[in-house]
Amino acid sequence: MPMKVTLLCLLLLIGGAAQAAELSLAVSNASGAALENAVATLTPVGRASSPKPAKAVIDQINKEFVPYVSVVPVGSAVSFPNQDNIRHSVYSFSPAKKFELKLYSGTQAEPVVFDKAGVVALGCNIHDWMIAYVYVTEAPFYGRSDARGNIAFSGIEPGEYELRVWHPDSAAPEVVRPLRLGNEAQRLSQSLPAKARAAAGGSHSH
Ligand SMILES: [Cu+2]
Repeated sequence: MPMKVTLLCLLLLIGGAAQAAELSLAVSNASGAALENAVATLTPVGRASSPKPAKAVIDQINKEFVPYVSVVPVGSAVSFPNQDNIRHSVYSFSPAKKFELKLYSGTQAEPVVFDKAGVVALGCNIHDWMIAYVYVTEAPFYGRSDARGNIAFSGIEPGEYELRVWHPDSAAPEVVRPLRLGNEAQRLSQSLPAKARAAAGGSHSH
């Protein structure tokens, strides 16, 4: 390959990579333990953004909701399949979405559309311990932390953003902070006053 073409290809590669920002966010609690199931969203400041509604599934398995935390854009449809051989009755009293579904084993109710931003707490009328959360957002970029507390964002246009970080078991409301994303990959950590779930951590290993 002639030198000129090689150089051009290299410049194109660099140019392509320079248009997208990357952010890796580590969420922990005050004592430094990783927080699983934290939600983070990124909203561009001063630029129009509209997230596309998505589809999500929250199962009922062994008398638990799976997953415990979901994050969806406004207008998303969430279905609630009952995988158990018993009856569940899924409800929410949250202002962002009030509903009730009586679900027998094998029944597939119509998906519930979450049309307002906010946190929706789910419960089951039959099994008090069944709890789950749906975080409904107007932000175009969003994610949920894994067992190590990490959330990765990629392919984002560099610029000014508002970062929001929330956790269902946090004593404080969500953290809101301004963030400038450049062309390079950025690492950020955020702590929230919340208890880490014993099952998620590795502190009980032998
Ligand atoms: Cu139930």
